[in-house]
Amino acid sequence: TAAPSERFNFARHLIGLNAGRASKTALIDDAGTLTYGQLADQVQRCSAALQALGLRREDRVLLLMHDCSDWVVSFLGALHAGVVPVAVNTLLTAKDYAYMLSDSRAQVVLASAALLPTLQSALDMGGHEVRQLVISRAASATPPGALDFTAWIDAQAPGAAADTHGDEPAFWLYSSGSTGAPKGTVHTQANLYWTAELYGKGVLALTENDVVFSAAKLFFAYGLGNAMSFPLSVGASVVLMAERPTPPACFKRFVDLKPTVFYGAPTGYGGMLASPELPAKEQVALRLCSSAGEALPQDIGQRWTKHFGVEIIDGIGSTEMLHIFLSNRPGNVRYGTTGKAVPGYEVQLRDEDGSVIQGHNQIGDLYIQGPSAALMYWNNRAKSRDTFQGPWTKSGDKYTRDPDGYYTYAGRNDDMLKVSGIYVSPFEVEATLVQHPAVLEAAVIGKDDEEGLTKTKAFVVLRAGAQATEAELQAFVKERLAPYKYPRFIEFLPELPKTATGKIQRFKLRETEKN
Ligand code: 3SK
Repeated sequence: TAAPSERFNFARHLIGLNAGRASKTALIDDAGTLTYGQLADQVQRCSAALQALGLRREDRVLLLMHDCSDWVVSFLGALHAGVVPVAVNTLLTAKDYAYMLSDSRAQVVLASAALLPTLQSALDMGGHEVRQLVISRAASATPPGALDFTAWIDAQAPGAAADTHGDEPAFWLYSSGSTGAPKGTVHTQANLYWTAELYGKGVLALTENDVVFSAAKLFFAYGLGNAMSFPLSVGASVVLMAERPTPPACFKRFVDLKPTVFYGAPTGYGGMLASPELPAKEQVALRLCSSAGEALPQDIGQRWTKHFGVEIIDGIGSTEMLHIFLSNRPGNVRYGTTGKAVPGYEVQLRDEDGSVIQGHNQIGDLYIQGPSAALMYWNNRAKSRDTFQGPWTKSGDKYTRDPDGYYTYAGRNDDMLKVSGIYVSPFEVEATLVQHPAVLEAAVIGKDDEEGLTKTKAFVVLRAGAQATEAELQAFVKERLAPYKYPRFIEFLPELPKTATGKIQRFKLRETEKN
């Protein structure tokens, strides 16, 4: 694959690539469609509108929006201007956003009207530099001082692209760890190009005839490639959906809009297969499906293929590498494994001493080398050094490799859990549970359900004489953390297993779950 030129602007690159497709549909969202010509026009107007607000190259803007064409226009408009979009998860709390606003020093927020109450609470917490709010899809008038997204970009003439360097900091995504605050992961303009070339074209073989639909939202690195950089790099059409990717919501798009490529996470595939509304093969136009976020259980892959006659290509990526670097290949899927390195990436397994494992079926730490690695974590030298080690990036996952070269997931090497494809820190959930007046101590672990998918389970010790129900504690966590972090199961114990020095032995709790 040819490297992009040294001066490289991903938005300008896409506009040039699709110049001959002005009347072809690029985006189909809940409100309507945008052609490639309209998309190019809106991106260039958004770029000019950001500059007209006084934003300069490398200034940050927070992008807090549900999936819709405004999200794509905002992200590419910022890239076009050399302004850095910080694309954030729409499921978080005001406290999370307050942290991200302060950490990123975002000057402007581009937000969905529906997310305004949470955003406003975050802004009220202070400690930020936000000087302008731009609201997308407001049903009524925008709040005083805020701008309406459509009117804001329509008021500008299309602007020229900033002559950015391919290695220039272009956008951030926040990555969460088991301890500490989320880390602003700084990516370049060229990283988007590389993931589209290596996985979007190289593995999925997307073409302009595809219509793609991703259950993973655009703010996830997985969704960003799936529903923006990959399809727009080949002139395909994209279905965008603001609502939660429930089985009925996905089925409606499958049947009405006939995507040819669908991307999801194993929990989503499992939920769809269990749904009585699962459409028949004849009602859909799928040619290929992709899965990431957590390891795809073999049974889910096999049942999906049996029903729809199409493969699920399971792979693993990371926010740090921007997209998938280890993957199965269409026509050569081994369910239960994550396949082999995506051409363009190299992977290694290392033992506890850091030596590269040459043999087979031995568990090791996964390291990746490839052109789409992030530059660093913002404001976090220690964690940047630990993760980005010269050309290699430490993934934090454990894997084995079989004699045929296929890699199989063997767990995380920190305490992080992946629930429905999203990272959850057990410590954060425990710290929230112990804020409940009835809770003395709590320990959270991952527990596999009957389909082999990880759910969170909390073991709780109540204070002497205190009472609380499972539902009450679940609601307590849901009110304080992003709702997906609440423990799906709670078991009350008289005490937690501990070491002589008082540390909770989570492994003992994990062992009791297995028996
Ligand atoms: O979870 C994954 O496997 C993944 C895939 C693509 C991009 C980002 C991530 C975290």
